[in-house]
Amino acid sequence: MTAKKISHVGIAVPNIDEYLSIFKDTLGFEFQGTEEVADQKVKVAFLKVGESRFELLEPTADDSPVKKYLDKNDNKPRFHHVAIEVDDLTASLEKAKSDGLQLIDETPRTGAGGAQIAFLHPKSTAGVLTELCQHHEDH
Ligand code: CMX
Repeated sequence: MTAKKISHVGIAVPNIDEYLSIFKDTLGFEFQGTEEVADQKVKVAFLKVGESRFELLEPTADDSPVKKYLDKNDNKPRFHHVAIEVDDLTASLEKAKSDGLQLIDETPRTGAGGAQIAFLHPKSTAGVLTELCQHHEDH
């Protein structure tokens, strides 16, 4: 597996509008807009910082994984996941599996921004929910 960079850090928030200004106006991240990812039942705000991004994740349904995560913490915002850009997602998943890691997604699926993504279970990655992702070359 070749890990190229930290693609983004995901922060679970009950409401994007309430937390956007901290990152955009105070910390000076570049706000790149929002997108609803129906498959994941989240609305995502993209905030660029250097080569990486923060993503604020707001649940859009009661059965969203992000809603469950927030509910377990009294609906308070907190770190949710880290995403690592890899050069070959399918090969990376095979490597993770053969090394004994627990995959949440056995095969890549489409995530925010049209990237191919797959999650590894936090129980096998030191308690950190980890996303592997592969963007198009021009992203
Ligand atoms: N980070 C670290 N640990 C987490 C976690 C997270 N984000 N979410 C859950 N866990 C832990 C829980 O604390 C719990 O640990 P204990 O057993 O020690 O208490 C364990 O994982 C099971 O948690 P759960 O609340 O019972 O939740 P589920 O097993 O139903 O689901 C998970 C957990 C990670 C499998 C699920 O959230 C998932 O599939 N996540 C990947 C998809 C996702 O998060 N999508 C939203 C973002 C999409 C995007 O960025 O585009």
